[in-house]
Amino acid sequence: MRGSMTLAVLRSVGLAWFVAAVVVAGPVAAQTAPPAGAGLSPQAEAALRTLRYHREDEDWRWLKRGARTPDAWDRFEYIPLGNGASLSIGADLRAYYEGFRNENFGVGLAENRYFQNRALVHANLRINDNLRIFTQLQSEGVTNRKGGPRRTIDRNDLDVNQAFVETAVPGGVLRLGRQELRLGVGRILSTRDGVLNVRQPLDGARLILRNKAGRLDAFVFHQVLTTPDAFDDRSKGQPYWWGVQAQRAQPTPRDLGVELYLLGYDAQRATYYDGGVGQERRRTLGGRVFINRDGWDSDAEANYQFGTFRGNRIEAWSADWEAGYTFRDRPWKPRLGWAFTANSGDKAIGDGELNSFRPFVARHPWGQLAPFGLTNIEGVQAVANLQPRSNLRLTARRYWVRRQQDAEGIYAGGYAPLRPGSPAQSRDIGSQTELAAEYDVTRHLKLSLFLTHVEAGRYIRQGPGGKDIDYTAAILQYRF
Ligand SMILES: [Ca+2]
Ligand SMILES: [Ca+2]
Repeated sequence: MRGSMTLAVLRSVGLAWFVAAVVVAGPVAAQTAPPAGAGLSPQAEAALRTLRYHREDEDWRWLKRGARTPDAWDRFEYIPLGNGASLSIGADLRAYYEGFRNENFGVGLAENRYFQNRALVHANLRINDNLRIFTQLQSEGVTNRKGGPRRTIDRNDLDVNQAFVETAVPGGVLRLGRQELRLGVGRILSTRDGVLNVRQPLDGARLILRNKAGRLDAFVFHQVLTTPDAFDDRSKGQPYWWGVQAQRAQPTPRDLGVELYLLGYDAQRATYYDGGVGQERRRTLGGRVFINRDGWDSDAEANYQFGTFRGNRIEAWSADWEAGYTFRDRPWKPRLGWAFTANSGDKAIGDGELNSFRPFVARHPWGQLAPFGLTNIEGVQAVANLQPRSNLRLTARRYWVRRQQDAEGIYAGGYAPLRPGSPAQSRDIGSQTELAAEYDVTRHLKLSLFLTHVEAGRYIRQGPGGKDIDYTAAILQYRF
């Protein structure tokens, strides 16, 4: 009872913070409305208006010159404060319904249907051209979930998702504080967004250098443990990441994109079928090349991992390729695509060597639902996309997966062992079919629907449960 009251108070404080900012900002902006449409083409303005996945990478100071097509939220995106300072306020609100039948292949609950809610509210204070402070508060919850919220990923009453100072340094900027990081398309390190409710922030420092040839990032971070109560998320004692990432400049979208990275990971406690629980030091050397030209798109990534786990040698790898062709001149712009993934598994249990590939906080490569983690997985996907209108995208996909090595089992998304394996068992995990619709109702409002069926393969049916999974999801997002 006291807990729920505290929660209500904290939610109110967060809301009050936001309302106060809006009330204060509104009149200030109204007094200083600049002339409309100062010198931008409609395409250039549309590009500047694109809301980024990483809201901290937006820059709304162009509104100083006035908008060609004004938006009701413009007064919050750019609030001049005098002496070259400005403030930008925005939010990402999400309501997410999930319905499962046989969530874990029939082990445990037969049915679970619930709502997740998430609010991210940010303020970007630019003190001058060389200094800014970015803060982003978060509040997440789950309603009606049987078994209650899962500890780190479902509920966080009110907490700091990001809070960093960014200062100019020769050739770039330095960010210090709590922040998010995603490498490439998130196959190896991401923000845990997508199907999960609470995103993954990191505490540390990131140096971003840019020139004509490209961009170089260097970073060292402690992972933040997200916990349900207010303002209690901490990084102390958590694993840390460090690394460098180099990206080739892409003057136009037709140019070849190239990324190379070295990522270090050090954790006091990791769990694998080979070796149990122990200390892990893992290094990942990876590269990605991608291109989008004349209707063809291709994105390939490969990783090699080395290091030690409980004193034993780590040697693991992954390879991914996604490609497709879009019939741009046909009605509904059909795209046909395919993908392959392979993530190494352990060749033998108890041989003093660990071959289990580990992506850290990874986006599942195919589809919304991630019934298992990517360690010891290989598979192939066929996908078809249609775009009946510029703001409506339809996707149908089917993929088939099996264990990469038959000595090792499979893991859940958070690297908890899910099912052990043995060479006597089948490697066939199963197939997944997904139908998805994404509809941009307005520039701010988006509705997404997912229907998924996972057919349990022989390996799953040889264990407990062994049933097919059905998954339905509806996501409503409002962003400004
Ligand atoms: Ca918390
Ligand atoms: Ca082994």
